[in-house]
Amino acid sequence: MSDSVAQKFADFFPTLSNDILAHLKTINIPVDAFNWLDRMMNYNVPGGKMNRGLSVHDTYAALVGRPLTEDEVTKAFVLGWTVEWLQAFFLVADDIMDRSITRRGQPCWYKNPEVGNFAINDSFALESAIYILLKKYFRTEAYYVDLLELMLEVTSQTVFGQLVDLITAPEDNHNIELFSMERYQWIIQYKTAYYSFYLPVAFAMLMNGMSPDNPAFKIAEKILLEMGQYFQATDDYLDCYADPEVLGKIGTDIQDNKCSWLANRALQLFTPEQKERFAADYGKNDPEAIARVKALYNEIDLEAQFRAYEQESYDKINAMIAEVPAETINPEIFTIFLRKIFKRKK
Ligand code: DMA
Ligand code: MG
Ligand code: MG
Ligand code: MG
Repeated sequence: MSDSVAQKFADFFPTLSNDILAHLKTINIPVDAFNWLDRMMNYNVPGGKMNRGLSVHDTYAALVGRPLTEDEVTKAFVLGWTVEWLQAFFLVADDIMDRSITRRGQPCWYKNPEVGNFAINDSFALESAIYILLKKYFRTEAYYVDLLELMLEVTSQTVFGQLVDLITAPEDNHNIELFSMERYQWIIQYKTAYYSFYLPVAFAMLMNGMSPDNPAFKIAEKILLEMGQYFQATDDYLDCYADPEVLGKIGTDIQDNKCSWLANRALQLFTPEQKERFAADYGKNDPEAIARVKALYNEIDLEAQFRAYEQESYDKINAMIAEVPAETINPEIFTIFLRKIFKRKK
């Protein structure tokens, strides 16, 4: 969709953060807490690529196939921003758990000296804000409960995905024997694909008056989960190979012992001797060990392996899109999304 929509979407953020702040005024929150939350939301919610948030609008526009009314644009923007709030909630917590350093070109929120562990409660505050916004804008809509149920379900899916991501990478008991492509696929479907891909499209479908038992939801889910998996595999690739200046975050997957796309693909290709060297160095927070893992990846030309996977995945998703029965859903909603994420650099 056009850049001006992206700009309008970005410009809509203060309206919504002001809605949250207005709510805080009604409960007479002390002024220092008011200021804290104001700064915390500004620090963590905007500033991303906003692909997820914008896609509610873009999907809705493709579904109705005519120019949107002002009210429709507002509603699609609100739903889009609730996806961005959800993402901020997960990222603030994820950065603590992954011991990350930077995010979106600035220190991770918990890294600010005055924040630290308070970031845990801030992540809950970001989640709570979602329901203040949904109530304000959708309370009287027939599909309000469907929005709530979807948001709650996708939240729990992401939480379970994060759980398996974490326990597959225990801090003090490195065990790459737990890794497998099957377990990896499960992790990324749950921790990333549902909230990043299925949620915004399903929101647009609900807003378009489609009943949650409409078969189009299942058709969309299948394709969007595949796209979401490709998206997270790319995140794993970029964690190791992208320039942190471009990516806005410094990779930590190797030292965090993560069950990543790179680690799993490498384990399929390593000789027993390479696997032994890998097991000795993976998951160690030591620059030399990290460099040796990267050198091992180069020995098997893992970048070329990723490029091949990327093409395969792209072809597979396009084939799935080509099979969508035209009467169920406009397949353009998927190609819009795919175009934005294929071969991304950040
Ligand atoms: C991200 O996984 C998943 C969620 C739910 C935040 P990740 O830790 O690979 O993300 P990032 O690379 O952005 O820290
Ligand atoms: Mg992380
Ligand atoms: Mg993580
Ligand atoms: Mg990552």
